[in-house]
Amino acid sequence: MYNSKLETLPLEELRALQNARLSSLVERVYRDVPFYKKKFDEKGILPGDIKTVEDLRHLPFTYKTDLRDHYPFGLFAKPMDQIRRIHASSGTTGKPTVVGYTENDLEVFHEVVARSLACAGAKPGMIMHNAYGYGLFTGGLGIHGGATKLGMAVIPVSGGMTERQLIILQDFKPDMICCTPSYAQTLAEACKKAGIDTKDLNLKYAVLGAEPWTEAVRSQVENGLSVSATNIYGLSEIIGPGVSQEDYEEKGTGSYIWEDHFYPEVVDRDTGEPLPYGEEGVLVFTALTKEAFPVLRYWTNDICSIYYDKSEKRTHIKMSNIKGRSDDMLIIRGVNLFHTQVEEVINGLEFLQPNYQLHVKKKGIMDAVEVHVEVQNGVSAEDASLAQHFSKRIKNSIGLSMDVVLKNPGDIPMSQGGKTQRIVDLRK
Ligand code: DLL
Repeated sequence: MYNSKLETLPLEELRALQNARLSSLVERVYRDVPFYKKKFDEKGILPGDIKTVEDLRHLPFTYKTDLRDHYPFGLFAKPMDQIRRIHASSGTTGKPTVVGYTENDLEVFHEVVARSLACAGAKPGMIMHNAYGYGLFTGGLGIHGGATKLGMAVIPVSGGMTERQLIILQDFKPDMICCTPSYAQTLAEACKKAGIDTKDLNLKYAVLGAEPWTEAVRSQVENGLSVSATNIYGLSEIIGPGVSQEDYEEKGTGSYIWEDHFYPEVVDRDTGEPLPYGEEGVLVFTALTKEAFPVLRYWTNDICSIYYDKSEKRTHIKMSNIKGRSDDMLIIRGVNLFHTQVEEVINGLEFLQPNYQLHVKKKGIMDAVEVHVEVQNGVSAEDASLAQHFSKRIKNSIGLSMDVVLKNPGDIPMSQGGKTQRIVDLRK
């Protein structure tokens, strides 16, 4: 079983634990990772100068480019004979970013995922349908290890082969499903098409993450699969899934960050200065306990806020849903635009469904966005008045004019278990 006591540590004890773990971390990276030694030396900082998490602000950030520059294993702090697993995330350009785990890192990974699944409603003895991809992606094996640690029976389905997934859902009767929100939508749609009444399945919970999603997607998945759906967040560079998790009894209030392992800061995207709780900026993590691949102040590029709320269930800090990634942020005619803003508008219109892509093009010398979105079943994609109505709504709520292309249901590629590509950049 995993240790749930750490989730309710009084704040003072939590800080003391974080500070002790941070001191050990800075000693280790200074000694074992030349990249960090050089960064400390350049700033004239010694490990002993960093005594508490408040001192973190004096340290430089670590960026994804630093990982690429040290591809594949240059930032590892342990020799290969102590590494037990390697994962990599593909990214959209260039070489993948590679991360490693010692035996102890895998223990921590399983522990935080077990915590997350319990927070999402799972109990020992339940059956887990794991439709995250197995392989270099951290989703499949990460969820698998945590579910096993919690005492669940795992069905390692992985992504894709939707028809087979439906058979398993009906015959193996899992209690919980883990997958991307877009694949949960695909499965809900497939159940509807196949005439499966999802109330007859045994599914109770869905744990969705790896890409941003909205409340409208939550209600679509909850109704479509007859489940209670919560958000799981994480990234390979910090550990994988299980960095934070939404509680199934506190839906809509943000996700608990397991801050005894992952210390969060939110910083101004332009100045890098830490922002007060509640303000939106770039999420930065320090992985306090990682051995093989320790990272200090990792710049996630994810935009959100962090805050303590009044919940009595746990003492850990919460984060809001990710609004988007700052590197995904489009700047169109001077206006900052995240695809989730367009999704909000789509969700407010009954004739559309949230299967969409933003095509970014050059119109003369200016950048322009064309929204491709599917209409609901029974609605005509040829109806120009609907396109006009949608376009007007976008202009009113986002302040930008966008061309709109309505598509028939099924015309935009559906998720097969991976992350959906929302932005298609046609500028080059
Ligand atoms: O996506 C790990 C993961 C697997 C998380 C399964 C949840 C479930 P990467 O492939 O390294 O790792 O991608 C990390 O995905 O920086 C976010 O931009 C995005 N992301 C992950 N979870 C969420 C979420 C995994 N719940 C990147 N909401 C992160 C929004 C998410 N974005």
